[in-house]
Amino acid sequence: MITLYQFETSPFCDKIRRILNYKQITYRIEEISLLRFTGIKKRYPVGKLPFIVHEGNTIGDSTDIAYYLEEQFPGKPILPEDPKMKAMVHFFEDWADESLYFYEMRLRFGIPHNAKMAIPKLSHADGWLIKGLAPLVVPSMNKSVLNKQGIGRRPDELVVRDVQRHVESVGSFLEGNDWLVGDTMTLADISVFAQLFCINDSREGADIISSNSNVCDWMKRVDEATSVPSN
Ligand SMILES: N[C@@H](CCC(=O)N[C@@H](CS)C(=O)NCC(=O)O)C(=O)O
Repeated sequence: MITLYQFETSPFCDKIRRILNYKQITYRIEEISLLRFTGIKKRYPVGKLPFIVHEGNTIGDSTDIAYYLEEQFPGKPILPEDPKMKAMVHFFEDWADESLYFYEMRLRFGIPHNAKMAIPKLSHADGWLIKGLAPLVVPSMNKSVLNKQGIGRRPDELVVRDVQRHVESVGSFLEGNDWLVGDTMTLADISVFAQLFCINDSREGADIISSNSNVCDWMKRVDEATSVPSN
């Protein structure tokens, strides 16, 4: 049995849950509260979520987890065999993880009306003390990360314009296609979806996504393929 150590609201954890659901792999979730997060380096020295434990192996980083799951559970593949298509999947995944992620963080936690909704979700597994402290501490912690990365120093309107360009590009790329790479869903779709799902959880992101029918239709397809089937 796989154990997924996660923050429920993290796009990288969502990405792994969706891969597990799609591949119909049984797993259990260990939700890490903000308080417990300080101690996770004992289990996974990099100190980031998600990581999984499977048959005594600890694997962290959503990309490494995805490749590990593909190797261990090859049914319902998420990586194409063709090397050029596999390379394309890699480029999409890396763009989602290393670029889109900072936009979702910036929109959800860097704009006060979104942060008001996002921070309680982040501290949902904590007690009253951390729940109370989170709105005071989380914005400045995120600001520090985003300022170092650069996106935190861009004004809101330029960030929103960047997101508009990203979403439009995904929509244009999908024109005439159901999936980003090839004829079936791949890790590219799941990775980009996981970040856009979080972007959609901001007021500005939801406005942008809802006005792009290619992206909306594709998000529905990915969501249906990767959600736990409801009986
Ligand atoms: N490249 C990593 C990124 C994981 C990541 O940044 N996770 C965030 C949660 S969304 C985290 O653990 N942040 C805490 C920290 O960096 O200290 C992956 O793909 O798994």
